[in-house]
Amino acid sequence: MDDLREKYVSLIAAAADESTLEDLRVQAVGKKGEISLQMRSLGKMSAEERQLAGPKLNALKDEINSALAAKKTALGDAALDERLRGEWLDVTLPARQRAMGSIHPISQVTEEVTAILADLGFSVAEGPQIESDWYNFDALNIPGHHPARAEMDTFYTHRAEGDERPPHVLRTHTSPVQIRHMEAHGAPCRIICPGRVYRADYDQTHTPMFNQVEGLAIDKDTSMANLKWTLEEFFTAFFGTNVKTRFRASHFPFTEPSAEVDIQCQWKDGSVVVGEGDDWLEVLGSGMVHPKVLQAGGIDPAEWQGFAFGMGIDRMAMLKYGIPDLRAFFDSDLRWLRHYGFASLQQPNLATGL
Ligand code: 2NL
Repeated sequence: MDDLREKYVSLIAAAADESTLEDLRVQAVGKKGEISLQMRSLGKMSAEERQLAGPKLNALKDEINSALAAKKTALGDAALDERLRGEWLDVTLPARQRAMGSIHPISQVTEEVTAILADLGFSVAEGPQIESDWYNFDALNIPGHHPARAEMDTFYTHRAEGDERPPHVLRTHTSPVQIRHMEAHGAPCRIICPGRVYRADYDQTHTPMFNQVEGLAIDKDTSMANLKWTLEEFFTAFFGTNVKTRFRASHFPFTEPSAEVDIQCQWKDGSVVVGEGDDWLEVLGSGMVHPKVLQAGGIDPAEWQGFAFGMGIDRMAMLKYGIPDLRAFFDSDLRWLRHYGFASLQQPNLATGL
């Protein structure tokens, strides 16, 4: 019996895995195991022999069982330690950079412009980007021979072969939205029309698609003085500083009289600063709505009058944020725009994580 104990105690101690351990259990204390067989043989013994051997065998069986259980626990613990060593994770590592989107500077400036003019009582009107030539040109008193209508300057759509109707155009300004608004709602009115416009032009200061905001205010006695006050309020709010303006006589087919508006500025180290100095920078066109344009919008020019203005959003964004090249807006390298101080871009880039 001592031999059996020694044999199994050392085999159990040496077992390398759970299946070896299970084999040993079957071999020792299983139904046909060595110890079980010896227990069965107790029946053939004399009473004295049995009294001696019985408790010893029971004790041996208990000892083997607890050795098996202890070894099983030890093997399990060792396996867990091994796994924990292998699956070690450094939770102090910095997090992976997450891709983040941000608002485009043109959208940001459109919202800034819209918010300021909304405070001055203007509401936003929108309309189609593909227009009939009537809404884009005729209604605005732009005659058929005007250079703006030449194919050199305007994108025209194609008509089917044999279709003699005039082709549609990509709107060259947001004025057609204002004509549509006059037709639909009449006077009085006070609206702005922000949106994309298209001209066949591409160089350092022109892109074929750009963004514009036009404004229109019509009432019984709306005047050039109201225009001047409105624009001065606007510039001061937009640039966050008092901005002097200069109105120069000009000509547009859709306004009479017409004025180009300059704002006070100063050149500093090759870039322009608005609201100081004694240089002037042209930023928008404006005037009193031409009677023919009111008429085209279904409004009686004998009863109503008003002002209109138009400005390029891209240009306003460049001036406010000191961006020298219009093409920055179409460049996917956000580092470049961030350099010019767009707060909404002070975040990691989507694609590059920079
Ligand atoms: C410019 C010139 C301007 C307008 C736009 C306008 C619209 C209607 C009637 C009359 Cl419906 N005028 N818009 C007026 C004057 C100038 O834009 O150089 N913009 C960048």
